[in-house]
Amino acid sequence: MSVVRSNLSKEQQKKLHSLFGHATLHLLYKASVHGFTAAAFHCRCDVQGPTIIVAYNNAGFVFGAYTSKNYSQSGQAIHDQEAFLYSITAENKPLRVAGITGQAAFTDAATGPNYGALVFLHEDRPQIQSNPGQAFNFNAAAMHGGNLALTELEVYRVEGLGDLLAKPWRIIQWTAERKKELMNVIQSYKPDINTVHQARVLLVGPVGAGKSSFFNSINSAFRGNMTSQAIAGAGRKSLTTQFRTYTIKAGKGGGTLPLILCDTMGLEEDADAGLDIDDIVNICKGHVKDRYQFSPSAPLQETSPGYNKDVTLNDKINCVVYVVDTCKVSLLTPKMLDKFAAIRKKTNLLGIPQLLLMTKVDEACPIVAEDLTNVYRSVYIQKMARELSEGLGIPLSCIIPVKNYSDELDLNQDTDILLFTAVEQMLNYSDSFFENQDTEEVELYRSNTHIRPVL
Ligand SMILES: Nc1nc2c(ncn2[C@@H]2O[C@H](COP(=O)(O)OP(=O)(O)OP(=O)(O)O)[C@@H](O)[C@H]2O)c(=O)[nH]1
Ligand SMILES: [Mg+2]
Repeated sequence: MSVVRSNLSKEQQKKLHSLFGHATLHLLYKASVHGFTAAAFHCRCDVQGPTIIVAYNNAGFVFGAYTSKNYSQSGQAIHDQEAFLYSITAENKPLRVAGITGQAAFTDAATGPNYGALVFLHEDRPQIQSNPGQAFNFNAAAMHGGNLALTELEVYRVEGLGDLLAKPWRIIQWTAERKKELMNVIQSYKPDINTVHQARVLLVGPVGAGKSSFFNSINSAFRGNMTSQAIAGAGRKSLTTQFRTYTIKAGKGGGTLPLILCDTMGLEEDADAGLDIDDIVNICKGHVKDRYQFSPSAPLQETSPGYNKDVTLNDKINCVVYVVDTCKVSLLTPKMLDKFAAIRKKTNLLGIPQLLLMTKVDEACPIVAEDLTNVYRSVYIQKMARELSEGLGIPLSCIIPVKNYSDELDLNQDTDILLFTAVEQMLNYSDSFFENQDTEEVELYRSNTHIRPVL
């Protein structure tokens, strides 16, 4: 018996995986082999648990539908909050479309899979019916390029979404006491050099990775309510276009924390797009003033008004934090990895310690979304951390998963603990920077009497 093989290329598989995190795909049905009919589909795909439909058309679109529910020809309208429609093309980022709130995801009839907006195997033929707005809303051109004829249709069983490690790979105490302890450590931090008043941490990462949201989240967690001082949101181009140095207050009207978070424009893979590497070097050396407007085609010059000539140790970056979206780890292109490598090389030369934040762990793994305390038990999150460690040449010990506040109205203790753990590490790494400074220069400033808080 010949083996039925998937039509998905390696690149398409990666994009598909980025839509729902840790999962293996098991091919159940291939229309060109088993028949482009509803009966052939149901014969192989009924009662299989979570499945994903992968449809191919001549315009080069690969698109379909995921459901966590069974097909069983019950005739019922099936509600499934996890269901989504998607489209992946060679050029664009994957498109993921969630259902319209309150509407059923699909009709579980004896027809081809019917998601309202997309009906597959329509009239038992290699074609779809497209009705955007019915249960799902999308732009038809972006979903399938307006090409309704299918060249292939595959259905995969999605397995292994719920894998948990027997033991977490890092131990975190998820208690109110721990949260308080972390807050105290951060608030009482004092650099080991008398003239330096705070740690200055630089956030660098691809467009939309969650750099601005990280500052907003730390600010909110310390303020005790949601804040959105830094503009955050989704777009193809970076929403942050200015260099910003943010201070944080310990509670409303409280004192300023000994931490400055520096937010930057997103990195893009092309040479003349996004944050420029020369600008990163100038920021690290303390030459870039707050509110400097980034210009990808023309990095900051010494003669520009945004250039700070009189630099002290207070202006220099003490820790560089790379921010990467956990859902997009497998989509990091060789060009983007090269850019990271070039930045790391420059940062190493400046003697600045580096950390990596893996954001959006909630979007990347459903069991983490359900309960954030699973973050170090999720097989998928650990796998992504290892992949990043290898791809970027950063030790696993320097990689910290976090969840930023994105759509919630209330603070959450577990979210705060994970965020504060990341900040604690940034302060520890900043200490390493101060210890690396030229001893002769720094001895002049180093306090003999100051005692560091015990961490
Ligand atoms: N679910 C979830 N969403 C997040 C998280 N972090 C950020 N987001 C969302 O991701 C989107 C992009 O976040 P930003 O903070 O604007 O990302 P950025 O890195 O500052 O992006 P640019 O400034 O455009 O380069 C926003 O819609 C955030 O709400 C997270 O941990 N979980
Ligand atoms: Mg931003």
